[in-house]
Order: sequence, then C-alpha cells, then structure tokens
Amino acid sequence: DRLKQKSVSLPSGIATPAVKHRLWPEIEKVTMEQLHYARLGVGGAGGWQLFAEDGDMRMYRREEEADGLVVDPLKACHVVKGVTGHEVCNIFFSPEYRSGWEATLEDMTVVENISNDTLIFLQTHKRIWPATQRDSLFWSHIRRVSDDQDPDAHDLWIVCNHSTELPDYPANTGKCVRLYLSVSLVCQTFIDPPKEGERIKREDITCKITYCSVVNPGGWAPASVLRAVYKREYPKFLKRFTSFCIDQCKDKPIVF
Ligand code: 6CM
Repeated sequence: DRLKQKSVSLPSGIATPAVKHRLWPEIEKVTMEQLHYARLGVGGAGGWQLFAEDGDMRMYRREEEADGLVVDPLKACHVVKGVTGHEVCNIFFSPEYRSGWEATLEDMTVVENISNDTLIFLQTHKRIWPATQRDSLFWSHIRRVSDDQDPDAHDLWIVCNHSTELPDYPANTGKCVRLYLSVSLVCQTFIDPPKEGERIKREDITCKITYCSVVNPGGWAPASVLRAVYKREYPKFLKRFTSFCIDQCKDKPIVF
C-alpha cells in the first residue's frame, strides 16, 4: 500500500532535539542565566574573596548562608594550553570520562538520556564526616554559543548542571540527604594564527575556563567542616580535571 508510512529509523549520529522535553524551557533559561553569571567579573562590589591561586588558576568564594546552611557561591578561572573549549566541555559533560577526574563521587548513573546534549544524572557523593552522605539528581546540558561579546575568541562552549526532580528518584528516602547544585563550566578558545600555510597545532591553542558552583547541602552539615572541604577539594578538582583534559587530548586530532 503506497499510502502506508514506512517506519524510518534515523541514521545514528543525528541528534534527537531536546526542545520537545518537558524540562526544555528550564534548561534553556537556566543555561543562559548561568552563562551571563559566569561572564560577570569578580571585582568591584561583588564581594568575591580570592581563596586559592596556583599558576593561572584563581578561585573565589563568597560566604553565604541560607536557613543556617552554607551555600557559598564559588567562581574559578583558569587558562589551559593545548585544548579547545569544545574538548574540555565534552570531557566535563560525558559520563565515560567522569571517573577519570571526579574524585569526590562514590557513584554515578545516567537515569535519563534526553538527547545527545542533555542527560539526567544521579550521583552519590563521598561522605563528609560527621555529616550524612549526600546524593544529587541533576540535568546536564552542553552547547555551543556564538560569542558576540569577545571578538578575539574562536567560540564559546558551556556545560550547565542543575538540580531537578524525578518521581522515580525521590529525595531523602534512603541513606542519603539530597543536595542541590547549580554548576557551570564555560570555555572560550583562542588561537594564535599559525605561520602562512601551516596547520593549527595544539601549542597554538589556549582555552579560558570559568567554573561557577553553588551547592546547597540540603540538610545539616557543620559549616566549618564544609568550608574546609570546599577549600581543599575545589582547587584539587580544577587542577585534576584540566590535567586530565590535556592528557586525554594530547595525541588526538584537535576538535574545534
Ligand atoms: O562540578 C563538579 N562535578 C560535576 C560532576 O560530578 C557536578 C557535581 C557537582 C557536585 C558538587 C558537590 C560538591 C560537594 C560534595 C562534597 C563531597 C566532597 C567529599 C570529598 C571527600 C573526599 O557538577 C566538580 C565538583 C567538585 C567538588 C569539590
């Protein structure tokens, strides 16, 4: 019957658009808000205090509490040579790399695959003594954004992680207290023009990274212990993550 529709399977590699998902309006809004927030500087009246510095890496925080819980916003900048923003964001987003750089996790599961660029993760974090262990449930979205604010940048990539809810994974029903996070990783690529007729090499590439994080522990956790853990773990994370990226990419073709 020529009017009968054939079932058509999409060739692999074609993205299913996330735009039809119920979370899409929130993903769109939060990702763009996070990008705006990441681009704001750390000077002036923002109240950011520098708490860690190592080479090109700078980490700032603001001491803040909500209902007696530490929710200190964190902002970090780093400059890494030899990798593109696309490569760095891919590694931050993709579940297959996570165990290679994320040292504060006990477990990670992808509970929903919304599209090629959007996943929902359930993670169990390592316990911080003497507090109860934490878990988190969040969507993670990666995208390229045209960078009209910085004419020198080749492009801009962002990964945004933001807590969500799913009836199948209710909060605070097992051994963990649910924490709530809003995290962004924003990367810009800069390329030194190679000599006439030569191809761009890894040494010609510089990636400027901004990492922002706000975590609400979701329940009692001693402020001093939490602040001490953050002070130690965030610099460790950014150094470990960026060296992991350099190592992963070094012998591979450049992904612009
Ligand atoms: O952004 C980071 N990781 C992402 C992928 O896992 C995701 C997760 C953010 C969770 C942030 C929670 C931090 C608080 C967890 C405390 C547990 C630390 C225990 C350490 C014991 C050795 O966005 C990197 C997160 C880096 C956190 C330091």
